[in-house]
Amino acid sequence: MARLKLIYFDLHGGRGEPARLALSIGGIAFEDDRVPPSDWERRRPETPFGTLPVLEVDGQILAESNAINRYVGKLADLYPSDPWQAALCDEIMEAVEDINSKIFATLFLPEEQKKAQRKALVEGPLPFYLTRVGQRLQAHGGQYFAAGRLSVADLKVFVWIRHLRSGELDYVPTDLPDRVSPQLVEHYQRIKNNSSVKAYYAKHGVTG
Ligand SMILES: N[C@@H](CCC(=O)N[C@@H](CS)C(=O)NCC(=O)O)C(=O)O
Repeated sequence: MARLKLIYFDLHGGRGEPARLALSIGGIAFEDDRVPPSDWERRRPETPFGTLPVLEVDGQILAESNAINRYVGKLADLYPSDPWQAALCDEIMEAVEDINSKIFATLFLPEEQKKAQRKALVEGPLPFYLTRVGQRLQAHGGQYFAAGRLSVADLKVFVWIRHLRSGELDYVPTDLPDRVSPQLVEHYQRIKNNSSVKAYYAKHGVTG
């Protein structure tokens, strides 16, 4: 088995979290290299595009979160083998990436700009994506996004909904997903109660 190291920031969320979850669910050993903010500028030049996450596989490097998700999804049997189902899985991961990029772009803004941009997101793009992603879930049976079983798409949506409901995003009401897309919140609860996901967060001392 290849030697894997997932390099990402030291937080229980973000673009690196679905891959951490997938590897853990698949029982695949990996080094969980969590970069503290104070180390980031020193380590940035080691990354292909100046960003994280990065996956090291026997010393070779892979960047881009969704490429990493697909790769670890294949290793962990959490990525569909059927080409159409794989495309459906990709569709959702890219849609979540699109809305997350808008949210992440507000993280380090000055307070007034952050407030204005997040309010604009709450009035438009966030309900839009919550509704449309929820509709895609319904279209595929209401339980999982692809192949009728857990995949990295489910993990990526889980991490997104968890973030929105966490209270970490000022000016984003924590009940927004519950009001706009109850089916996505049900999906979130289902993934949260998956025994491997529960074990992962228990191991990291994360509650809620
Ligand atoms: N398209 C890239 C975006 C990666 C990205 O922007 N990562 C953020 C963290 S989630 C980052 O590295 N930020 C630090 C920085 O840009 O200095 C991906 O999906 O991996």
